[in-house]
Amino acid sequence: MYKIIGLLGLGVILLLSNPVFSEGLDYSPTIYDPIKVTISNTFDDVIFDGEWSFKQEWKASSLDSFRFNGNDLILRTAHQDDYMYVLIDVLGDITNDHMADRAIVCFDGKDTSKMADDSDWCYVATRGSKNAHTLNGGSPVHRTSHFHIEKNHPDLIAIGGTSGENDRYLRTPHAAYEFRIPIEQIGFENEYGFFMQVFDGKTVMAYPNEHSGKYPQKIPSPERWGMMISPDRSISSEHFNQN
Ligand SMILES: [Ca+2]
Ligand SMILES: [Ca+2]
Repeated sequence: MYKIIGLLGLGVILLLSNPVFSEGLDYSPTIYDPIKVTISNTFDDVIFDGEWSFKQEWKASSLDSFRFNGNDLILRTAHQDDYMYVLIDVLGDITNDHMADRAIVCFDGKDTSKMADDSDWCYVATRGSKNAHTLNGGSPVHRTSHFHIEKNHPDLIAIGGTSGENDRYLRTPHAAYEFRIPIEQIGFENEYGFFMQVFDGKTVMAYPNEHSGKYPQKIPSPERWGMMISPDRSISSEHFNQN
């Protein structure tokens, strides 16, 4: 009897753990894979122009690939000195949707809260624009997922553009977003809550991918974000070495 209940229980767990999405999008990897950020030393050479500017530009960074509706999205992440670096290479976005192509990355460096608090930071890059936007949690407004617009850190870069000629993955012109985020704003931690939201016109691709779908999509509660970790715990030690 117990055996049967056990098998039934296992079946239910397998059903629950097998991600099934009503939109019929196929997703990979599994939703809870943490992003493992690499320590790098080549990032003084990066040109922030919203594209893969030269062949080696983002080579020394972590690689995570996702698949949305048959199209690939490449996420490259690294940290060096006081900055976190993020490239989102949206290979599947070959349509230039003015102001509707954009990307958001969010970091939660402290204890995770149900409602976004002042330790939660999001950065917005828009395709074809150098104007970065910073969002900080702690707002009482539910409609904005408890984020409000904050003045940009002077060292912040978030830029969207069109990548192609020198792109490591695809020469067909497509959307790409480059970020340089001052770690002092998000905190020198070896583990962050991490969320990525990429808009291609009316399609939203996200990490974790359960937040993907049709526009609009809100920024989910930080409890439902994924994770970024520094496997060698070099973010906190970098900071320690500098002080
Ligand atoms: Ca570039
Ligand atoms: Ca587009």
